[in-house]
Amino acid sequence: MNAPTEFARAVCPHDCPDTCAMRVTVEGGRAIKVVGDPEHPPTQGALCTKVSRYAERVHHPNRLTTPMKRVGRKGEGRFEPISWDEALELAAARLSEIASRAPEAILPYSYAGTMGLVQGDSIAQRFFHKLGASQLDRTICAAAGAAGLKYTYGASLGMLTEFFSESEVILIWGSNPIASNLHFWTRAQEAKRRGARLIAIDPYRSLTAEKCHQHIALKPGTDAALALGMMNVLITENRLDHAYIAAHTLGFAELKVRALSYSPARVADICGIDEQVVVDLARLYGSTRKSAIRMNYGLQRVRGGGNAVRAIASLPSLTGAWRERAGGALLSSSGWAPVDSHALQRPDLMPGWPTKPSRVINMNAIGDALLHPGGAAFGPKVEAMIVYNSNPVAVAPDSERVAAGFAREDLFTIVLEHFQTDTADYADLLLPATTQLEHLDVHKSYGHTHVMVNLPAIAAVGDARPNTEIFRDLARRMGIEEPALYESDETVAQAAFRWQDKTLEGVDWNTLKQTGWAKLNLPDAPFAEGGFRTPSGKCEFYSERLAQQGLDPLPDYLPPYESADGAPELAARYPLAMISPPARNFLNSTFVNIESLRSTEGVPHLDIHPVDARQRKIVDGDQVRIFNDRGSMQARARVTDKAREGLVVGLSIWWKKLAPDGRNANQVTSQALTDLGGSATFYDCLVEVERA
Ligand SMILES: Nc1nc2c(c(=O)[nH]1)N[C@H]1C(S)=C(S)[C@@H](COP(=O)(O)OP(=O)(O)OC[C@H]3O[C@@H](n4cnc5c(=O)[nH]c(N)nc54)[C@H](O)[C@@H]3O)O[C@H]1N2
Ligand SMILES: Nc1nc2c(c(=O)[nH]1)N[C@H]1C(S)=C(S)[C@@H](COP(=O)(O)OP(=O)(O)OC[C@H]3O[C@@H](n4cnc5c(=O)[nH]c(N)nc54)[C@H](O)[C@@H]3O)O[C@H]1N2
Ligand code: SF4
Ligand SMILES: [Mo]
Repeated sequence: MNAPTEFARAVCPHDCPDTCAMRVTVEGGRAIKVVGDPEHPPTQGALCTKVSRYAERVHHPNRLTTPMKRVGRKGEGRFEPISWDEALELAAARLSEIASRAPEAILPYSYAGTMGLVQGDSIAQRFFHKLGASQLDRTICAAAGAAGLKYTYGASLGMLTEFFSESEVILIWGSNPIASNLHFWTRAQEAKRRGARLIAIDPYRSLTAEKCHQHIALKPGTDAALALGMMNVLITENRLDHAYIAAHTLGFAELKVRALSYSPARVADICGIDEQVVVDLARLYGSTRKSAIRMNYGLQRVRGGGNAVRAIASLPSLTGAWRERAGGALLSSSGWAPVDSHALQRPDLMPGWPTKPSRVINMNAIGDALLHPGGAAFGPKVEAMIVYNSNPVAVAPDSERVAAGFAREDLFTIVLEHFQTDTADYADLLLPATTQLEHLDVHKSYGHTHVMVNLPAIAAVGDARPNTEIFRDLARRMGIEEPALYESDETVAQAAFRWQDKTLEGVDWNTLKQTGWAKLNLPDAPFAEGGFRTPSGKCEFYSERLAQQGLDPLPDYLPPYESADGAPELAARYPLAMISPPARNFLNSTFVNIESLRSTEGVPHLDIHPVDARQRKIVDGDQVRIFNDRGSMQARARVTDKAREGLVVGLSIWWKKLAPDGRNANQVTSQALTDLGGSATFYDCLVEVERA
């Protein structure tokens, strides 16, 4: 007989701006159904297709349920089960030995497999800080955009997502919300029904661009030029809010000079679009204060990504759109939540804190870092990697080098995972971690402004343990005496937020646990009266902080590293720009191993324009080889004008071992970093394509 049915409150843990509230149906100790919470305003009862399948993922037959030790070659993926006791002993012995000699030879590698503040970076960070391990600069996704916002608004702040439904013009800029920000798309649809115009700015006719009134297919990496061209028109046609500019911005005179050098004709040439498109876009944008810009991270994965975000983020301050709650811009709302990262991560546990913090390694250059022999400038060679919440062998750029690094026989690698991913295949020790339905967590969101609690719905599957528990176990086995490493998940969760902050008025840990979420107390139009978090308190077109670093204090267009403008010789050899944005049914590399979702995506595809295909004698359905000096991969060609001429698009991120040729798009992407923030440049990549 079945045990009675129960419901539990949970939060979608994935790296997605929507941070949905979920209700989990549990029967006989198993999660049987996961649905969107109808009462949570941002979720409105709907989850995306991927996470509607969450129960399938949690109880998947391939879930890792016991610790395992490598028996085959690195990368081969052959393991044998061992006990937790044996696993912890092996790990502790090796890590203690390295830590006693060269703690910075130990490197954590993690990202946002879970966005939870507890299972993300709390006990784990405290553990690595206490050891004196190298620090990882977590820049694979959003760092350029975050820096752009920091130097312009002072933090990752923006419009409140609910008011996009009242906007009259919406620019969907470097963003594909039907795939990656579904609940924003619902708001945009509401606005559309009320008469708003929707414009997609994207080199690719994405699912979203297809459904907008207009699609501006600019060349990748040229967004800053387009924004400066819009400014040029706004200024020359005097479509400005002079009072807002005078009261709440800094550096208009300097910005004006810069913008005047970007005539619509010059911009049209840089972006590969018509001059009239630039002029019309600026006029439409300036025609109402209820103009809203939904940027997303797709536009900042190029050399000039930080500057592009600065240029676009400046637009609403020129027209005074911020005066309306339905006007302004949003890239990330994560800065609104009063998260206490110091309390969570305790950087003060580092032996050299604060004057000599441990070495920092940029995660985007992990390939080079692993292959580096060490030395004066670099410091000790990396001898141990502990990977959690990430799948670097599939997702990190310049994958040939990443895989070569992971294959080093003298590298000791521990991977904490739900599944045997491409990265797990290289582990010396593979440790089973719990999923969101099995552990406690708290969340902020980068797409809405609620804080949320996830309570465990079911017991751990098999012998899986939460990340936090695994790091506590390791610390204990290594004999580390530091109380902060042994705090319970609930204690850590309570430390995650600054409860005294006025945005959390009337909310405490116990009420939050009861209600599951709380909306932050914020004004509807956050910058109507200025109040930016920059040093000047204004929207900084001109940034003194950038000037002091010897950087351009004003936003500018920087040609992509890999483009005809940026590298003509390279472009002659590799004439096609390749981007590899997310596939709708995957979440980065998560869910690629879920059969029902992978079968919807089919096989790796490459969208290529008919003109480019014809020149290469490629017909629809051909197997093609995509290559450059870094590597190659294969895909099935889809000949379509969804990709503009000169652009090829390979929706991602495939598990290599689940692709027919055992490779993915990161075979060709580069380790070069963005202008600001040290972000990855996944969409700054030239290739050639031929029939396989
Ligand atoms: N279904 C699904 N949802 C996801 C993810 C996923 O993998 N799958 N990933 C999650 C994560 S980690 C993130 S960061 C976000 C990513 O989602 P977004 O922030 O929306 O970013 P991308 O999907 O990388 O790119 C969005 C669009 O930008 C376009 N683009 C590429 N280069 C340029 C450019 O130079 N300029 C302009 N204007 N547009 C460009 C792409 O063609 C794409 O259609 O989504 C999250 N949500
Ligand atoms: N070519 C190309 N490459 C890209 C991108 C692109 O657009 N194109 N996008 C980039 C972007 S924006 C991002 S954010 C990165 C994302 O890269 P990653 O952050 O590595 O994201 P995922 O591939 O989803 O891998 C997350 C892993 O964490 C595991 N995980 C989830 N929850 C837990 C947990 O609680 N404990 C443990 N131990 N593990 C857990 C999951 O099983 C999964 O294997 O990829 C980047 N790479
Ligand atoms: S991935 Fe995004 S849209 Fe899907 S359930 Fe999670 S938060 Fe919601
Ligand atoms: Mo991301």
